Amino acid sequence: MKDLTPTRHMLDPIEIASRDEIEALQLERLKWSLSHAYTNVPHYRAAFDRAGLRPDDLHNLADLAKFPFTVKQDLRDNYPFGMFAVPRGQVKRIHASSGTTGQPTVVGYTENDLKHWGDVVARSLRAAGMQRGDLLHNAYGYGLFTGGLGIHLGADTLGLTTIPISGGMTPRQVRLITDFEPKGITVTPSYALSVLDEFAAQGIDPRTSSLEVGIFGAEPWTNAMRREIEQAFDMHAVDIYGLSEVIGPGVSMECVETKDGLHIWEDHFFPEIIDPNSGEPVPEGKMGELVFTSLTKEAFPIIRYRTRDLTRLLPGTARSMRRMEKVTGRSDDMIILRGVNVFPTQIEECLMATPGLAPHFQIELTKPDRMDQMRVLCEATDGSVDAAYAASALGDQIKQSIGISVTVDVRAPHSVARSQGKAVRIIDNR
Ligand code: DLL
Repeated sequence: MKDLTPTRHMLDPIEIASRDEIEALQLERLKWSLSHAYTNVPHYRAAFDRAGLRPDDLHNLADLAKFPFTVKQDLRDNYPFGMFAVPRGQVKRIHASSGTTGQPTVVGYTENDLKHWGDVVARSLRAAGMQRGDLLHNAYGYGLFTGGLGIHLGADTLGLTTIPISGGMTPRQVRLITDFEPKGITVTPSYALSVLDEFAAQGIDPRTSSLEVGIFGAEPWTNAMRREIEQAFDMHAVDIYGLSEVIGPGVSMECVETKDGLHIWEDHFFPEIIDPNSGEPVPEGKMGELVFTSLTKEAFPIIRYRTRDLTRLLPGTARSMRRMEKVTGRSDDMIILRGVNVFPTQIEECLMATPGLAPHFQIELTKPDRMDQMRVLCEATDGSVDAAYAASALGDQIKQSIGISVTVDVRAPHSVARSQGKAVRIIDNR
């Protein structure tokens, strides 16, 4: 794999500024953001008033912990535009979550917000080794989802040539990668695996493709999956994180030279980690729920938003900005199986460590006789694999590393449902 490390003079000065400088900027912006939210969004005014707080009660960064949280339900209660802090006419763009589990959540961007979004995504793409003039195959979905258009905006800002292919039509993805020879691909890791399958179906060795870097996010994935994808494509695989409520992709990004967790673009997004049960801040470096406060957003300021994503904060390395460890999973996706907490990423790690199994999987939960049961549905890499042997090997691996007994169902190649975007990992039949 090629060395794609950007030179330091390409970086925004704030990326490598001193911590004092970063924190001074954060404090100034945080004061503005609290006051902007309080003045312009009835929800924030009421929430701060209930807590007996005014924006000018914030004197230092630690004071933020006194302010109330914002949760997804608050956004739903204010559907569609009730959380906007500017008149509707100043909102240049709307995005929304799919709303498969209820009311969709709607977010908005002013012209300045779009500029900042472009800047943080450009910074992220550059951290992955992309440079002005490079060709990018953008296979995140275009539309209300922030993935496609968010990456596109940053690619424009950085000066890339973008192929806005969006998700789906997998044979055409392979055709265009082969014909156009992009340097980078932006896609969910699970859909990257579908594209990988299609390379095999077309009899093309993906290692011979032009791709030098894959920028994967929008769902949890493991370092074991990174190794698999890097090996299969002979390219770098780096992690990009974000969520619509905070801006979309580009909240944090892994650097291609270190691949040691994701630097949070702390000049725009202030992170905290809390204990998900008590809501109290956890000591630096401990696992917990990630909480974000926007520092520059005009249309949709967000104060102490509980993401439900579990991770921990680490000091800066390749950049001065703090890192978050790869997300283990969402608290909503945590399965409690006979008292043991399990995340799909843990199953992914075990699967990747078992020979003969392809990286596609789903987890089915049932409750036959008042006891929760987990079945892992996966598939053999090819017809020569002894399915019974592979199933028992994966079962043992899961028992050993997670401590739970599960049933493993190893099916024929290509029988597990393929992802077109975010993978559906859990089928809950309880
Ligand atoms: O998924 C934004 C995005 C698009 C990020 C493209 C990266 C690339 P939402 O649809 O609002 O936004 O979903 C946000 O997805 O709270 C996490 O649970 C999960 N997620 C996003 N990125 C990662 C990641 C986009 N790198 C939700 N690792 C978040 C793990 C991720 N989970």
